Amino acid sequence: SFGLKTDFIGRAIHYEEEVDSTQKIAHRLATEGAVEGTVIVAEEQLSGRGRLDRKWHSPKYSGIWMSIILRPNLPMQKAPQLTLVTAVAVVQAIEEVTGLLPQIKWPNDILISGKKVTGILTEMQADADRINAIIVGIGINVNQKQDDFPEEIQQIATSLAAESGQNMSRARLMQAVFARLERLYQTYLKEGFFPIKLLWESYALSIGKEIIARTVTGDIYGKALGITEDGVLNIQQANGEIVQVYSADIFINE
Ligand code: BT5
Repeated sequence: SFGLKTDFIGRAIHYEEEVDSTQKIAHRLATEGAVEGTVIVAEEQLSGRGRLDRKWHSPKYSGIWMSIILRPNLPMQKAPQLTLVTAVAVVQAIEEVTGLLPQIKWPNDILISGKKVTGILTEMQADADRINAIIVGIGINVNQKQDDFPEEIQQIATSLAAESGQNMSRARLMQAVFARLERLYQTYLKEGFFPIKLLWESYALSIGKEIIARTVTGDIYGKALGITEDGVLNIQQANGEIVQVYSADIFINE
């Protein structure tokens, strides 16, 4: 083995030099019955993706571009919670390995000094209304220099090396993510979302702030109150009304 500290996450690893997207491979392997904890990791993605078909820049050798297959026995409306479980695990792993203090921007961004260092993309395969597989995609910028980032994300992206001033071992960080994720995922399955919600809120950036939630149907202005048991964001509008947002991009309204 690789000296893994885990029982199932990362026990089966598919390592690839170059792929379109590790998500795509993970979906195929999940359909073919891959065991829980199977990981697909690549040195480079040619068409790494984010939500809504946005591009995820995944240059060679400089980050962790991976997808993890989970198979929780849960109804499908619980799937968004796994994004938040993953975000907490990645924050803890980054803290442990680098000493940096990342924050989470709901639902899926991990930021350091206000810039995005990690994106998480959680996708689902379902049978009727039960989850068959969750494909957790994690992209962590590790060793890019600030001016390695393409023009369009220069101002909004960062890497662990850019923040800490030193390069670091992607293997070590990946193992820390596996260990943290396995532990939190087991806590989640045993005790439910509540303990995860508390941790998540302790790392959250936008809670209590005035925000703009940009959704596919329009912008919602208000104060981010927190997340619900389902991992949905509660926003209080100026008229006092509380709306629940399932999916959006969040901007702090300064
Ligand atoms: C995400 O989407 O943040 C989810 C990213 C998930 C990437 C992983 S890598 C392994 C697996 N395989 C895949 O193909 N994907 C997953 P979203 O919230 O939609 O953010 C996308 C936006 O982030 C883009 O529109 C850019 O503005 C910005 N962006 C793109 N690449 C970036 C990078 N390397 N670092 C920081 N920001 C980036």
